[in-house]
Amino acid sequence: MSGAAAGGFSVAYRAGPAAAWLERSDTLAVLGFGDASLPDGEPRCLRVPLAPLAQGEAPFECWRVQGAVERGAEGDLHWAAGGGWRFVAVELDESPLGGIEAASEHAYRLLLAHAAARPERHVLRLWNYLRAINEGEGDAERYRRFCVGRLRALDALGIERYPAASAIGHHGPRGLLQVYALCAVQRGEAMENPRQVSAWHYPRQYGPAAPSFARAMKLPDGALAISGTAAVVGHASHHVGDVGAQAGEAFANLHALLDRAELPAFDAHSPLKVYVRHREDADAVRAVLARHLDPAVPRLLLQGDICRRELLVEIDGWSSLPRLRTAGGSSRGKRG
Ligand code: 3EB
Repeated sequence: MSGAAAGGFSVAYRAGPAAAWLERSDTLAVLGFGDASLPDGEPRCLRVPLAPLAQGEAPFECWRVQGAVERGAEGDLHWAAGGGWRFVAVELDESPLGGIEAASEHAYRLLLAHAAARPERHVLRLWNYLRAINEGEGDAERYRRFCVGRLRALDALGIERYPAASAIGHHGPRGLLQVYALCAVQRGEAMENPRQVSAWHYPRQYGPAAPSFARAMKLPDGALAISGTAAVVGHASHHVGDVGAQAGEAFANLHALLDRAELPAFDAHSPLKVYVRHREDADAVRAVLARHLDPAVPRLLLQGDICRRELLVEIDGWSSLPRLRTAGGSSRGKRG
């Protein structure tokens, strides 16, 4: 029932085809990357234009819940909801809106207004994928304009406790802005990182509107949703020009966050996404991952631009996701 407490929410990287996951009634969302093949007009699907940095077929990211999922679409927004959780995605072309600042405000207004009117009204985790994120100089940089538009919408809708988030640059279709969210019927608990200044307190030098996100969000079921984490210590970027050292610093930040949340080390239930700015840095980043992660930790490397141009790598993901039952989710009406 939609008003009930949220049950378990799980995330896994799975090999294709996506149809095998979409036929399950407990699948909340299926995300594909790069040129992944996904069905058109399926509100649970989103194709993110970030190229996987691996040979062979890229896996899909599958979100599952405990309960049957409903879904729909309205204009630029599509959604799916069930088991106390909601996936909401807004995909739009920023050009007719006059650029990234207006487009991000518009996307956030659509998404936040949608969530506010639903039982799953708590927006816990957001992903933002915009084209050419570092284009433009100084305060005209597109990421900084994005932050201005985002903050204007959050302020307009009275959101004072920011969700966890990632904001990454893509090289896909011109003008394509994607914002998607995980929402729940219960609130989460936002967490900050003791090694980092809270993003909304960044000093003026990083732009006219500070980035509005929490470093992590404890979900109602106890798992942790971790925001994009880079080599930012205090508010400054560290190890400029050294991708391996940046990845190591990102792990120092991630481990500080896990400590603060009193969660164990990353394991098989901690899928991570690793955004690498330069394809040729992938092997150096893989080596750092191998040093810091148990081999059981699922990881997906994607080519993506980080919001500060000197940052070369960023990691986001999950910790301590519940292990959901795999039986009984088929929508083919297995009757026991
Ligand atoms: C940082 O620590 C790196 O603007 O939503 C990470 C996660 C970053 C989310 C956002 C930005 C965002 O500031 C950049």
